[in-house]
Amino acid sequence: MKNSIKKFLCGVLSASFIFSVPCLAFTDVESTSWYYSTVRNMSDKGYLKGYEDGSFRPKNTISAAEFTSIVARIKNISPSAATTEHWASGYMASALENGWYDWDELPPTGEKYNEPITRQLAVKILMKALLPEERGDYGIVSSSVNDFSSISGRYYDTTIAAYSAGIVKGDDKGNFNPSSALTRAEACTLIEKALNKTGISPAEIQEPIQPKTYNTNGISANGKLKVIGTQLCNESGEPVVLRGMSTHGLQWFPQYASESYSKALAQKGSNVRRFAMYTAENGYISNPSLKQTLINGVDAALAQDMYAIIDWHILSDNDPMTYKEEAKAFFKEMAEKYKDEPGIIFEICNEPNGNITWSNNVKPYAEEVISVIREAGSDAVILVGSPEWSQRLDEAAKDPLKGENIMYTCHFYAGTHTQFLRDRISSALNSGLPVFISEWGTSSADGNGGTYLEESQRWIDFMNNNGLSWCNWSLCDKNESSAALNPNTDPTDGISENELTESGKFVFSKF
Ligand code: IDC
Repeated sequence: MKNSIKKFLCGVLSASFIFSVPCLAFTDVESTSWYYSTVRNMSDKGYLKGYEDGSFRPKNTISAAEFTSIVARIKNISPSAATTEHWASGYMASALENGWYDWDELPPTGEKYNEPITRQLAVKILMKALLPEERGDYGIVSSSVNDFSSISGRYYDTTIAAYSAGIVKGDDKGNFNPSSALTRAEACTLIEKALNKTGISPAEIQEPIQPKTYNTNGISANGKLKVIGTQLCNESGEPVVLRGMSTHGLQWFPQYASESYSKALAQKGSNVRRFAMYTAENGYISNPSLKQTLINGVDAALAQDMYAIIDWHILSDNDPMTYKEEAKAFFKEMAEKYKDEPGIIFEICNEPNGNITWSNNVKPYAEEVISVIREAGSDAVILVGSPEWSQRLDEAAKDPLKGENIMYTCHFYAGTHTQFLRDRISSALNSGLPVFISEWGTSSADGNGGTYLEESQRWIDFMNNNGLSWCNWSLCDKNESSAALNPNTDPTDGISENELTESGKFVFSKF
């Protein structure tokens, strides 16, 4: 535990802080300085260590991100989905969600994260986080702080509370200097005082939560997949995350199902491919030869050690019931063919939509198709859509399917679907529904517009934080912004950066 305490405070003061050398006194912290005993004290407790050269740099200013993440770690709150690439983004998002500050004070774009934090904001964050019940007397504090009138009104409560609790004293002229920066030494003093007041003991301070890493290996390493709780797992029951590309409609872009593309994708670190066999729009119903295109693609992906999703891509044929009999025959054949193949995943209805419901249309369809697959001897993972283009996880959660190895798809397009849909997924996960993002795009929902990479990054962080598997729409060179490839891409020697569109570059960097 001691080590974790040591890590928690000093680690976030600066990325360049060194943890390994014990440093009971710092070369630049003089025993006559006013902050000596605090810094010494916190260093002795293992909260702080200096820089490699033995200095502490007590007079350097502390940034908003450094200060906030120290407090976040003291409170042991988990980082939320990061809003930017900034190292403290996850903690900042959590702090914002917890109401320690308002978004305009430190916008989630991160533009102010590295700026020195003002005293009034530092005190607000500290009080909201550590001593939210603390109150003070307006009359006493406002008359004793000389520059009280320069404090912004929104900071009155927390500043007054901090003064009353003895956490803030002000300078020797009796000023608070609300808009000034805070040095590292002053930050230590503030934090130590608040900590003493809370009675949080070092032993209660937990190891900061590390960013999650997942097993993203292929079939040979993971074998047959199974769903445990809400998590996709490998044959040994360890969590697995699949990341890869969906094809566009196989009737339009069959060439991208080829083994050379599977190989190029695998080289990029992807471990799954999704094969979108449309039912309508000149898809399988009117053009059954597409089944062979799909099988060829699936076999080629398996040969490259990649999991393969067989996607019954309903779309303009809104109701999965429309072609239920065709679906049953198709999945019976596929399940028999691939029943001993560990790399297969079935997606039985891409996106139900229109005037249908989960309980009246999608669920009864799924029950029939799932029993056909199981009767054929396959216990592969089965992905099930939901109404409104596979977004109504809430309906499915109220009336889930019975059986093993079933996951519910959620589809998003970053230009259209934002926090509300992430919240819906979180609720679904909390209620025990396993979720698989079998299709998402960096564009708007029509497959074009954008790209929306900032929102896409929020989604990526969210999926990472929740161990969600995903396929991106789409691997093709159609002139629409969701497409990953430029025309004339040659995958035989891999796929190079200049063969990727803006979307492709972004997505391929996330495998
Ligand atoms: C889109 C294609 C577009 C095509 C259209 C209709 O990008 O080129 O003209 O389908 O076939 C989905 C669907 C997926 C859509 C995609 C983007 O699953 O088939 O592809 N999308 O609109 N759901 C939400 C978005």
